[in-house]
Amino acid sequence: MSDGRFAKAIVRPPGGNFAAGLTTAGLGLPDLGLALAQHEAYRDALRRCGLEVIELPPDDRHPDSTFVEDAAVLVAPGAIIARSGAPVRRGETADIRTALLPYFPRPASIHAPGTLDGGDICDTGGIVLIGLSERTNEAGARQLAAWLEGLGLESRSIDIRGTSGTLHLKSGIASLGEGRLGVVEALSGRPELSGFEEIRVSAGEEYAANCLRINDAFLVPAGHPRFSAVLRSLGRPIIELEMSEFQKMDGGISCLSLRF
Ligand code: CIR
Repeated sequence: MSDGRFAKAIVRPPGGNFAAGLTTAGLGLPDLGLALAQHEAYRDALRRCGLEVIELPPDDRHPDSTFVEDAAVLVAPGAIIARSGAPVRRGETADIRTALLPYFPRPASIHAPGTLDGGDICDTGGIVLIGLSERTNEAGARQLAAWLEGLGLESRSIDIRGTSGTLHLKSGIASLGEGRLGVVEALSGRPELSGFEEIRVSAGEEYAANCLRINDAFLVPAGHPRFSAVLRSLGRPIIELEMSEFQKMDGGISCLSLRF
């Protein structure tokens, strides 16, 4: 289990057709040049946190392929290749599988009728939370839970369908380490989160719930001063990142990397 400690990250800059990806945000079309600059700053931040960054070339066939997190679930003892609940995204996994093979030589896979997006999986370092969402169905969640159990890892499912503004579980929950979760109001107090210390993300700052604990630091989207202050009060450095162009495509900080 990671508990926020990582050595490497796989990333993939957005391709030329990034603006053709899936989105519900209603924030307008992304600017590719700005997205590329924001992605470069993201890669730099990962390096500042001590990670080796493995950069795949842009994939112009798949507009959402920069959101590499959705294509796989990585836990310390293994990897499982996802099967997106968005059929147009399923072709993204082939390259991710190839990129993972040197580190995870025998990745498992989610199979039909299961669907699962990596963004629905929150590894807390003790218990893996599995979001049931518009992208991850019961069959996918069951397959993942069984695979985790085989690795000796505990999991809990949490149904987020009908939670507005929450595409994936990690749109509304982040593992902050040491048993703490950043949680938006809409998911706060859920019985599945018992045993965790919930740190509430203020109303109006929900986008910042998708933040990342990486080694000793937090990566958080810029422009959310109250949640940044809360994270700072936990005594670790924070790195604020401009994410506007990814937010337009429903993506957040965690979505842009696969960490291990
Ligand atoms: C999608 O709708 O699939 C992409 N436009 C955004 C995916 C964001 N990924 C994530 O939250 N893990």
